Amino acid sequence: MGKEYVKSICGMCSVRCPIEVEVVDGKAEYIQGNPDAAGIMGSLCPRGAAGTALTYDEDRPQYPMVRTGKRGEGKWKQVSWDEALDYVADELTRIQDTYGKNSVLFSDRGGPFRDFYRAFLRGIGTANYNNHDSACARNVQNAALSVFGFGRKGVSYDLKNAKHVILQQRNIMEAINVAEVNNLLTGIEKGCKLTVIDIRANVPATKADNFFMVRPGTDYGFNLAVINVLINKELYDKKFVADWFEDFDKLAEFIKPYTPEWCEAETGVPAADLIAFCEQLAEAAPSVIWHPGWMTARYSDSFWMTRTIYIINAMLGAIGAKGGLPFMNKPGNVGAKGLKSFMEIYPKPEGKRADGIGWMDGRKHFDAGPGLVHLAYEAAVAEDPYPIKAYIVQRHDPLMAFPDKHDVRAKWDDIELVVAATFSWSDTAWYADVILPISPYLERDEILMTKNGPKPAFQVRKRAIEPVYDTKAVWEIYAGLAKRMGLKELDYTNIEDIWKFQLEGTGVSVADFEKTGIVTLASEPLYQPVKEGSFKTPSGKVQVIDAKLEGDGQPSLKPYVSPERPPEGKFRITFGRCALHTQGHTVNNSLLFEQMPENTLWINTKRAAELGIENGEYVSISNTGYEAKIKAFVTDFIHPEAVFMIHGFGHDLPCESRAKGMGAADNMLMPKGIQKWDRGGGAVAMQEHFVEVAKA
Ligand SMILES: Nc1nc2c(c(=O)[nH]1)N[C@H]1C(S)=C(S)[C@@H](COP(=O)(O)OP(=O)(O)OC[C@H]3O[C@@H](n4cnc5c(=O)[nH]c(N)nc54)[C@H](O)[C@@H]3O)O[C@H]1N2
Ligand SMILES: Nc1nc2c(c(=O)[nH]1)N[C@H]1C(S)=C(S)[C@@H](COP(=O)(O)OP(=O)(O)OC[C@H]3O[C@@H](n4cnc5c(=O)[nH]c(N)nc54)[C@H](O)[C@@H]3O)O[C@H]1N2
Ligand code: SF4
Ligand SMILES: [Mo]
Repeated sequence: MGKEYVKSICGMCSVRCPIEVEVVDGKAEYIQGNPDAAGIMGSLCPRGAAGTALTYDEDRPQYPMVRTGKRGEGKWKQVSWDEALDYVADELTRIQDTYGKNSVLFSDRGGPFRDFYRAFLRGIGTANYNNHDSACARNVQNAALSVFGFGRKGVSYDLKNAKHVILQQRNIMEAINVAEVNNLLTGIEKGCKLTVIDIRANVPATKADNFFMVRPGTDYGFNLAVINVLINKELYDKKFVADWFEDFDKLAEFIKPYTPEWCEAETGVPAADLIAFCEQLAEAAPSVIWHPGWMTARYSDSFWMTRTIYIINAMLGAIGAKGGLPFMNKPGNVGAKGLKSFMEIYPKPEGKRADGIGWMDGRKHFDAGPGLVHLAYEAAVAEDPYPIKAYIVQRHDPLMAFPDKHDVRAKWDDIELVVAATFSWSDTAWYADVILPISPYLERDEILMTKNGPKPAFQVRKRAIEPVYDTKAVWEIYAGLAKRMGLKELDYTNIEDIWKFQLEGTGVSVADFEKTGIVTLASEPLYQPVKEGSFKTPSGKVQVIDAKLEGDGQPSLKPYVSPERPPEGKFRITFGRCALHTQGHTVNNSLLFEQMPENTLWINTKRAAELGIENGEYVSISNTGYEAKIKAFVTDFIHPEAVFMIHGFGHDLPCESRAKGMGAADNMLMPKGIQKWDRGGGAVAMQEHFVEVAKA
């Protein structure tokens, strides 16, 4: 067997960095960044390096299982793949025959590997495809559509060439995308300024030129004041605004009350500092990137907050600019042909979406693509517009990703079949009726993906080693179901045939991926200038006023509402990521667990002293029936109104031998939280909750 190096794609988080796996005698020994991938330069984040511990973990589901006890009781029988797939296919058929095609709900984690199973969903005729995004970036997506007419991935971030990068609610050095971190560091070496706007000093704050610690929940107000200064001091790009803005006068009128002095009282940022910051922005323009944020499922005005970010970027002329937010190139933009799609084999399913998007008042303005799955759960309870009786959860753990798992789980009570396709245990898998264990990424091939960007490319995830347990690749699972449900167009038994289908007409062959795992479609990065058709809005311009939004009962320029102060003795719950873990599913990874076995509670020094809490001691955190112990991290560098913790801890499943009982679960501190959501962008507003902290 000997030693070989396999070029593939990391699967420890949703970023999907290109990797190189060292395989010795059939065993994955070591993983590093693919040295041939631009931006990666051989590097990986700690999670990517810990991928081998996922593969060789005995704690993960090792074979298909069907539930025997009550839901969530943890009693399973082992079945063969044939039995598992027969069972699921028969049940799906029965349910669709009884309750209609759309009675099958599906949710996943999004990403570039979806085409094959989305084709399966079209093939069986359900309109209810969803992803996780209403717990993540939906507000950003809908804000980009609202302002520019294209989604958040319609622009990229030219961090290498930027002169000023602003991170607001975006922890770029801990919530990692390796190429982005490398590019930003290159930019900083070349003199790029960094501004961090956060409720605490995260890692980027320690490297920042400006750090603004805002009162939690006031970011929208901060940004309105920035627009106020840019307009009043004429610091914006007048030509860009004249050429490419519609209704700029309405914006100028709207922001009048939001002065720097008003902002100081509201956010805590001194007026003079705000003005100086705006002057720096004008100096660096158009090579400015005010990052629109990523995990923005935080407040009920996060959508409007993100709209202001896009508007500010445009006012500075940064949209389409070098060092700013260049337009994203797809293969077609560089004269290449894109991958052929399996989805296009089948027509778009008919009927209303269960989540109400596209037809229900107040939900007509949302982007339908990945839906708003928390609203589909409400539909399942009400059986309105129709019953939902099957739920396939593909690489998604909604019971941890949405607030209050007991509340969410209860909404699934009338669903007759819950299927979890997963590579690790999760609250959702534990509650499912059938577990279809996915091979972790080192053990599975995947359909080819397109990476859009300055230089678009096709990439391949290749199996580096044979499956360690009785698990299957994602495409094998859906090809197996497709075959059983009569979709012969998807009845594949060989990944090479799938790749060949995708590559038809592109002029690229499977062999072209052999050497580096990547086929780049352009030799030089392409910066497309702003031109007619760049903005996909009805007017072809940057939209201050969004008629679609307003027609659906929501304002474009929403007057600012000051966030509630925490009730006496309480704190606003805030959360985020750390470099060592991905969401909830790596806590049980032996290597990462060793580095960080539990989360801590950031609490402001003065507030801690009032409660008699000392650094490093375990404290109790609670809200409405949930209570957990967590170690206090007492610091001056968090706003006194908030406590902060890393998401994904506080597991209680007996099958997770390491993670069980470690740390606290932020999602459990948000009772009935899926009911609070942003009416503009659709995402859940997870930081609209107050918690109690006490000496344990
Ligand atoms: N309270 C609170 N809630 C949150 C957040 C928060 O910070 N606080 N964060 C939100 C955010 S930003 C997001 S994106 C969602 C995330 O929540 P999810 O979308 O549920 O994401 P993951 O935890 O990544 O779960 C993916 C599941 O798929 C399985 N899996 C199967 N195959 C693969 C694979 O190839 N790769 C990976 N990585 N996993 C696989 C994993 O084992 C895991 O159980 O949660 C959101 N919810
Ligand atoms: N290591 C690692 N990297 C990841 C992930 C992971 O799980 N682990 N997940 C990936 C995913 S799915 C996502 S969505 C991204 C998330 O990427 P980000 O959204 O950048 O990450 P977070 O850490 O959730 O939050 C960013 C910052 O928001 C701050 N914050 C909280 N409340 C407020 C507020 O009211 N105002 C302001 N201004 N700041 C506030 C937090 O303190 C934190 O520093 O990360 C991706 N990368
Ligand atoms: S950021 Fe880290 S975990 Fe995510 S894909 Fe890249 S190396 Fe893997
Ligand atoms: Mo996310």
